[in-house]
Amino acid sequence: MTNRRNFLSGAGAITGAIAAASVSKVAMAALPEPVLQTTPNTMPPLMPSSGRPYNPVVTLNGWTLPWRMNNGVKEFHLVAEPVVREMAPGFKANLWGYNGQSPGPTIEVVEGDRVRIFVTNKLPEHTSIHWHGQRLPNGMDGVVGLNQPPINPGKTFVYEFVARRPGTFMYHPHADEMTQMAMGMMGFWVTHPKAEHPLIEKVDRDFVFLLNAYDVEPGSATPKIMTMLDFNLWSWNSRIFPGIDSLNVRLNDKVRIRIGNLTMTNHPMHLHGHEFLVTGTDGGPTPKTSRQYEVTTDVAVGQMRQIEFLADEEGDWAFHCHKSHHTMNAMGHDVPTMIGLDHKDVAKQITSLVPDYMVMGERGMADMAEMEMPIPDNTARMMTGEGPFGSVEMGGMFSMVKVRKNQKAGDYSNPGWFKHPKGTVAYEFNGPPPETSRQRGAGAAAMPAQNMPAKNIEVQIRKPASGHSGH
Ligand SMILES: [Cu+2]
Repeated sequence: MTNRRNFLSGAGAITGAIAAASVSKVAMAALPEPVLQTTPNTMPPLMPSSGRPYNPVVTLNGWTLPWRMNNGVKEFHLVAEPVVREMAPGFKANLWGYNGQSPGPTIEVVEGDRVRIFVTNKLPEHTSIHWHGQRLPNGMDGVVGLNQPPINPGKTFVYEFVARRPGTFMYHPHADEMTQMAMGMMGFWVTHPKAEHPLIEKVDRDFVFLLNAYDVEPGSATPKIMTMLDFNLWSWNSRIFPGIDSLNVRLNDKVRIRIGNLTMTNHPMHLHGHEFLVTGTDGGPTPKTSRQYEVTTDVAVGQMRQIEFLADEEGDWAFHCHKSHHTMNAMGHDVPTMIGLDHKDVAKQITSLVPDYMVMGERGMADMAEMEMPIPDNTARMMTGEGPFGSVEMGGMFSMVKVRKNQKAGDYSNPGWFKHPKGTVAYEFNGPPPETSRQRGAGAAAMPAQNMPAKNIEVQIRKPASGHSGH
C-alpha cells in the first residue's frame, strides 16, 4: 500500500516503487539457470544476442556471463561458491569464486539497461555483493549490515538497478571482506555506452582483467587469509605467468585494456613498445584535457584504469607490473642475499647431509629460473616461462601484447612467437675486447676537463685554475 501511495505522489518516488514491486514479483518466479565455467581459458567475446548492441570485451583467462531477457530486464545468476582454480599449469588453488571460477564471470550491460542479478550463496558463511562504482539505489549497494541483511548460506538474494553510466566497474563481497577477497571473490563489470559518446572511442580489441594476490604456501592449495602484505602469488584474474594468456591483436588495432585492482597494494602497469592514454577510471571516461601519453600507469588499491593505444609495432611486447617482486611466483622472502659470495665449500658440506640442497643465488637470482631442485607438488615455479630465446625469468603479473600483421579481425588465438625480421635482434659482439680506459688521478672529476661543456671552460679562462689541478 505504501508503494502504491508513493507511486502516485511524485516522480521521485516512482523509481523506488517500481523497483520494490518488480523484485518481489520476480523473487517468486523461476530463477535463471546458473551458467558454470570449468576451464581457465580465455573465452571469445560473447556477442549480445538480445538487447542493445555493443562491442563485447574479452576477459583474460575468463568469460562473460550469459543473461536472459525477462520483460526488458537483463537477468543474471551469480552463484558464490568454493572453486578449484588452476592458477598456472600444474598448480591448482582452492579458492572461493562465482559460477565455477575465480574471478567470477564478467558482467556486460549497456548504459540504461535495467539489470536484475540473482545471487545464490553456496559458501559456508554469509556473503553479499557490492557493485563497485555504480550509481544505484542505496539498498542495492551490498554492504552487509548497512544496506542489507547478509545472504546466508543456501539463500538467494536479488539485486536490481539501472546501469546508469557507462564505464569500467567491478563487483566483490562486502561481508567478511578480508576472507572473501583473499579467497578470490571478485568479478569485472563493463557498462557499454548506449550511443556514440564524445569521450569513449570505438576500439578493435577490449581486454579486461583484475589484479589479485594470494598467499599460498608452496606445496599447499588454500590461501592464508590473514596475510596483509606479504603475498607470494601476484596474479591477473587468479592466474600467474606463464599461466596468463597473451593479449593477441592485429597490427594497427586500437586496443583498450581495462584493469581493476583488488589487492592490498598498488601496481604500476607497464607496457613495452607503445605509449598509451588513460581514457577512463571507475569514475567514468577521463576528460580529454587530462590525458597524456604514458608507458606506465599506477593502479592503486580499489581503483580501475582503462588504457588505450594504437598497436602499430609488430612483436611480442612485455606487459607487466613494474614492481619486480610482483613478477615472481611463490618464494620465501627471507632468502639471504648471496651475490658475490662463493659458498661452494659450504654447499658441498650441506649436500653431504641434504642430498637435494642446491646453492641459490650466488650469481643473482636468474639461476632460479632453471632451478632443477625438486619443488613440492602443486607449486608454481618462482620465475619461469619459456620464450624463444630461453627462460623469460618472470612469474606473477606478467604477460605479453602480441601484435601481428596477419592476425585476423576478431581472432584472439595465440599466434606463437614473433618472427623477427633479419638484423633486428640484439646480438653478441665477437670482436676483440677494447683496453679499459680509466680516469687518471685520484679524486678526479667524473668528466675530464677537455669534455666539459663550453660554459665551464669559460670559467677556467676567467679564473685560471691554479689550485684546481683536477679540473
Ligand atoms: Cu604489482
